[in-house]
Amino acid sequence: MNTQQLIDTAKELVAGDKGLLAMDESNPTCNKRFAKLGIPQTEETRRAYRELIVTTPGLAESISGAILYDETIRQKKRDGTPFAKALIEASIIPGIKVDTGAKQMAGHPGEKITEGLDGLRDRLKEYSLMGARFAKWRAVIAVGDGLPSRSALEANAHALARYAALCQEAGLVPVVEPEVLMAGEHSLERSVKVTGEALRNVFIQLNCQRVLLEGMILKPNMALPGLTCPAQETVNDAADATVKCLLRTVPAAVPGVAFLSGGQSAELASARLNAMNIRFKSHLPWALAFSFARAIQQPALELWKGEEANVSAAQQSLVHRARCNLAARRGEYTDAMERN
Ligand code: 5MM
Repeated sequence: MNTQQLIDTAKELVAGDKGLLAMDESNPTCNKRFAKLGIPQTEETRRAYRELIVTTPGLAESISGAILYDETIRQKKRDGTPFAKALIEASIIPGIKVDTGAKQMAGHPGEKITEGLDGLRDRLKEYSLMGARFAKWRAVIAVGDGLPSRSALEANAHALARYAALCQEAGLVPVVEPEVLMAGEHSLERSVKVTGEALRNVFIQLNCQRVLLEGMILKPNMALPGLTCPAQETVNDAADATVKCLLRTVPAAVPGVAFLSGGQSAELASARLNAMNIRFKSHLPWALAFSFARAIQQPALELWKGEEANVSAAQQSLVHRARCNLAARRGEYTDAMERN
């Protein structure tokens, strides 16, 4: 393991107030998003959409790394340039989603365990040769009556740590994503509790598997009330709760926390990240960054609608969202940015 290389890459991913663009939707997820907008769900439309993203002018001013999916890392621009190479040429670090999906956990109704460890060592070698310098694995934690179970928290944390250790062995920085879902009526307080439990389990397992904390990125959810909870706290309250939870659970050796957006609107995700950075940035040991998929891509996808004529408008929207999130990292995001 080249420790210094891992540390350098992890730092680079959160340097310059930039963040990550998650464009690693699996085919079923990508197809679902296309279907909602009437976009044909074919390999070619997925390729064309990803070409739109990787060729967006100016994206690298706010985006440090982009997470690809297995199909996407094997695809090329129309001119034959592989997407990973196109990203490198644009000064964006290519990353790769390496889990094979969250599956129903045996004996645990309503809970999932993420799969993908079998053969991972060989897949990581291949992705590294294709240009990937970091990887991502997502565990999902549902909140509900009696959920999450201790066993689901432990099993998912264990898998995340096994994945992270294999990544570091292969020279790839692991992005460790334990996502406490927003689906449900749970309160902000409960979200803080479950997020804290999930993170505590994750760091116990990461230490157990000898993962170098300086050479990883944590990709957690923000602590937020469930989507159908009647009480929706203010942006500042959610920011305070999230940072308090992270301070209690995330070791200072971790260089960066890059939030997922989890189904929040693009504007709220930026506003909440902004509030955290305004209120706490100068006292925190780690960078508070972003690794959004929907909160960067969704407005662009809605503009594109699968039409060549809409590519430029969609690209402008992507750059806009990326810039809003760069500003949020600086605590400089304002409503006015959404009106320009
Ligand atoms: C892009 O979505 C990723 C999950 O894809 P699959 O469910 O198809 O495997 C997901 O891991 C994503 O990277 C993160 O959840 C962040 O996305 P959001 O939309 O929550 O910012």
